[in-house]
Formats: sequence, structure tokens, C-alpha cells
Amino acid sequence: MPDTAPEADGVVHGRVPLTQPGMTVSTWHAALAGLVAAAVALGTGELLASIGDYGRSLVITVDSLVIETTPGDATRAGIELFGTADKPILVTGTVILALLFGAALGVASRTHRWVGPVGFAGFAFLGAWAATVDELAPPGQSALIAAVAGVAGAATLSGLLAVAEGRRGRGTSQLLVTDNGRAGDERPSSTTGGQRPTDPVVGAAEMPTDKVATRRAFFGWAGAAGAAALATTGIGWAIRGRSRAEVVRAEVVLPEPTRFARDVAGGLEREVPGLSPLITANEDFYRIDTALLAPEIDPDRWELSVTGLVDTPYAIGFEELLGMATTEHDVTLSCVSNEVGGDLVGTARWQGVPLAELLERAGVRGTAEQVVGRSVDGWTSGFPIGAVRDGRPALVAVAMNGVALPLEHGFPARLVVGGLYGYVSATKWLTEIELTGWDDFDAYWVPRGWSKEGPMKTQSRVDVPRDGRHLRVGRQPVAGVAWAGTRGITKVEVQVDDDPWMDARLGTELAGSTWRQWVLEWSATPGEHRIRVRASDGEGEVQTSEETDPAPSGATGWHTIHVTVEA
Ligand SMILES: Nc1nc2c(c(=O)[nH]1)N[C@H]1C(S)=C(S)[C@@H](COP(=O)(O)O)O[C@H]1N2
Ligand SMILES: [Mo]
Repeated sequence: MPDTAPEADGVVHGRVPLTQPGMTVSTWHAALAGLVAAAVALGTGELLASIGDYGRSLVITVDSLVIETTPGDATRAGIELFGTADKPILVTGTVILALLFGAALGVASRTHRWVGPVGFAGFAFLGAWAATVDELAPPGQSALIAAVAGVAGAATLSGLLAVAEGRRGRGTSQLLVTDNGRAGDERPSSTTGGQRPTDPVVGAAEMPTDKVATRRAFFGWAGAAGAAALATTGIGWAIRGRSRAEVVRAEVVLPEPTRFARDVAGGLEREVPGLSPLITANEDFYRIDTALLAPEIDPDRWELSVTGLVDTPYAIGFEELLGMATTEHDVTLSCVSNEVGGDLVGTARWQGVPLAELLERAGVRGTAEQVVGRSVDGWTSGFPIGAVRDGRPALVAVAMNGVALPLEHGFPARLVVGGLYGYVSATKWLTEIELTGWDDFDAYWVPRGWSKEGPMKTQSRVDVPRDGRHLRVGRQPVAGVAWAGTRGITKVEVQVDDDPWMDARLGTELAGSTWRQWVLEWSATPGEHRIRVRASDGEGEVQTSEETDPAPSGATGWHTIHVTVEA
């Protein structure tokens, strides 16, 4: 009845069949239908991906593929442009693209019905294909999710177009119009009902009413589909939010370390507000990685294997790892992408099993030259085996500042090696340590244009005062941090304008591979001033003034700020 009545009605009253297929859908309605259909497909994917332990959002999978296949230069340009917001921006951009693609499918479907199903099949195929490349996506499950999402999208589009054409879904209001009209016809005499222009229901007023009903039905259904898309997405995220990894992480009981890091009461930050604390709090610690979402690892199913050029490869579970003797080390970690004066550097108290012990258990062969750390998502770092043997801290870390590693910092285990940039050493979500020859393997960033070895360069940064500040005349502390890999910091000097360099007072040295705080009491005089800093490392080498970019091996140059002192 709902489907046939309007046409029957139209014929009875000689109405122009405005509601026939393909006649009345405007471009905007079609675009909206396609956009909502794409949203339904995405929402369906989010909901299905949240079911079970290993599902993965198709958007994330596709974006992981984007990151993986983007040339290193472009990735770096993206990071430089957007900073740590690069990932939210990528995901948002992908969703917007998908919605626009859906809108285009909607418009094209007005004239070519097959475009919708084919387009959504393409959508689904992209998701399924990306899952074969994304190490964290289960290919079979992802293909199934993609297929269902594609069907949901295609069905939504065709349904909404049908409603927009008035073929379907106008519900009660349309039925009333129809029944009234027919009732009028069947009424015996006095009323000629339907034919009269003044009739409120049929006649001249009928076409607009019909159109309005159709339009109202369309927006109703489109709104409902949009709401369903948001709801499925929200429910999916809510389910995933209660991740097992977070729950298990909260329950981890850390062993007592057999070696403690040096106990210091605190740093110069107590004297100088605004100075970076000696130890960076976990929530303030910078985060850099190629993972769109921190991998969610259930430690009960996680294993770390030691492979490659060893006599007896083995694998070890989380419990067993925690049962080994652990040591605690303060280590400053820095990203090679850190600009002079930048904040992609931090110091934490790491607790873990010495890498040397884990390697010894496997019996490292004499031909091994490189230690490769491989993450569950396939990311790799690689550094010379000498770093495990020269006495610097080199750990498979399980804790950061007294708690199990935060998910985004590598739970359940990561590598931490003193004096090396993160990209060559600090594999998070570690699952394999492979020993190779130096030339037999290049880790993730090496073919993307970064240098194979990544010893940290000597750097110093002014934290107080901030660049561009207006200050008052008189006593003004100038303070910051300086670091030099495992070489340590022996001197920090500050220069105001072209005055002679002044020695800053150094804070406590936590360890040889951490940064050192410094402060200089400056008597600020009125006017504009340039302030710059340089550090000397434990080998007596003064930090170079030569300015180089972060690529390929770390930025150099002196951090320089400008302040105005008011009289
Ligand atoms: N699995 C994985 N580990 C990784 C990375 C990554 O992309 N994936 N990035 C590395 C880089 S470049 C840096 S600088 C450090 C940053 O560690 P953080 O995020 O804990 O500060 O992690 C390293 N470990
Ligand atoms: Mo990095």
C-alpha cells in the first residue's frame, strides 16, 4: 500500500508524477544522502571493529597504510607542519575525505544507480586491502568488517535516494493524503472533492504537499541514518575505551629493582618557576611514533623474542620478564626531530631488565653487530651492539617513573638506551630483539633519509625567561636544561647581547645520560636583549654554533631568545 498508493493516487487525479524515480532528487539531497551513507559505513566499521579483542578501526588501518607508504620527507613535512597534532589531523582528514567521497557517490547515483554499490565496494576493498599491510589489523576480520560496512553504506544510499524520490518512506502523512483523496472520490455526490482547487488536500495544493512530505521524509530518514552513524561510532569507541590493556596495566605489580637510580631530593625547579623539572612527569613526556593509536597489548598474550645471530633464540613472557632482576636508570630521551630549543626531549626514571642479560641468555654470536628492536606494529630501530656493552644504561624497560609504562610510551615493554636518539633505539611495544650484521638491516627511518647512527648531539635550552617576554629591571634568573648523550654536561654558559659569556650554575647530575639543569642570575638592564646558551660536554667539547636542521642526524646550533626589559 505505501509504495503503490501514491502512484495510484497520482493517476486518479491526473497528477504530474513528480515522485517517479530519478525525477526530483536535487544534487544537494543526493550529496547529503551519499555523505550520510558514508557516515553509516564508517560507523558500522567502528562498531564492528570494537567487538572482540583484536578488531581495528578501518580508518586507523587505512591511515596506518598512508603513514607507512608516505615518503619520509613528506611524513617529516607533515610532522613539522602539524607537530604532534599530525595524527588527529590525518584521521580527521581521512574521515572528511570519506564523507566527501560518499557525497560524490550520492550525486553520481542520481543518474547511474550502479555507482553507489560499486563505490562502496571500492571503499570496502580499500579497507580490506589496507588490513593486509597493517600489522595490527587482523586481515580476515577486517575484510569482513569492511564488507559489512560497505553493504551498510550502499544500502543506506539507495534507501535514502528512494525516499528522496518519494518511492518510499513518506509514512503516515502520505497515507493520509492518499486515503483522503480516494475517500473523496468514492463519496457519492455533492463534493467533487479532488478536483476543486480550494480543496485543502487534493487538487492544486496536492503537489506541493506531496513534495513537502517527501522532503520531510527524506530529512527524517537522513537524520535518523546520521544519528545511527554517530551512535554506532560512539558505542564502538565506548566499548573499545574499556580496553583490556588499560585494565591489566593498572594491575601490574612492579618488582623491587636490584639497583636504584640516584636519589635526589629534587632539582632547581624548586628555585626557578618555569624551569623543566629534573624528571619529566609521564603525562608531560613528549610522545613521538608512527602509531595512530597506541597498540593495545594484552601482556598475558605478549612475548618478547630474541632472535637472529644468537646460539639459542628464545621467547619470554611478561611475567617471566618481571621475574628477572631489574635495574633503575635515569635517562634523557630525545627525538632526532627536536629543533634547537624544542620540547621533544624529556627525562624519566626507567626500570627494566638490562639488555645485556637478555642477550647473554641467547648467546650472541661474534658476527652480531646490530641490535634491532621490533615493535608489534612492525616499526623498528637499530643501533650498534657496542651500546649494550660500554656500560651505558640499555634496558628493556617495563616502568617509567615508578609505574608500568603508559600505553603510549610502550606498554608492556620498550627499549631505552642512554645517549641515542629515540628513532635508532627506543622501540616501544617491543616484541622482538633481533641481532644482525650492521649492513644486513636498516631500521624504519633509515631508508626514509635519516642517518643510520643516531648519537645524541650536545644541546642546551633556555626555559626561563620565555622567548619574547617583557621583564622588569633587576634580578632575573635565566635557566634551562642541557644534555649531551652519555657524555654528560660539565659547563653551561650564557651570553647576553655581545657581552662576555657567563658561567651558569649547574644543578645536580642525576646520571651520566641525563640532562642537567642550569641557572644564571642575571641583572637585567632596560632595553631589548638577545640571550643565548651553549653547553660543554664531559669531553670538554663546546656545543657547536653551526646551525643545522634536524634531518638527517639531529639539529645543532645555540638556542637564542629575545626579551624586552622595561625600565
Ligand atoms: N614502536 C615504535 N617505537 C618508537 C617509535 C615508533 O614510531 N614506533 N618512535 C621512536 C621515536 S622517533 C622516539 S623519539 C621515541 C619517543 O618515545 P616516547 O614517545 O615515549 O617519548 O620512541 C621511539 N620508539
Ligand atoms: Mo624521534
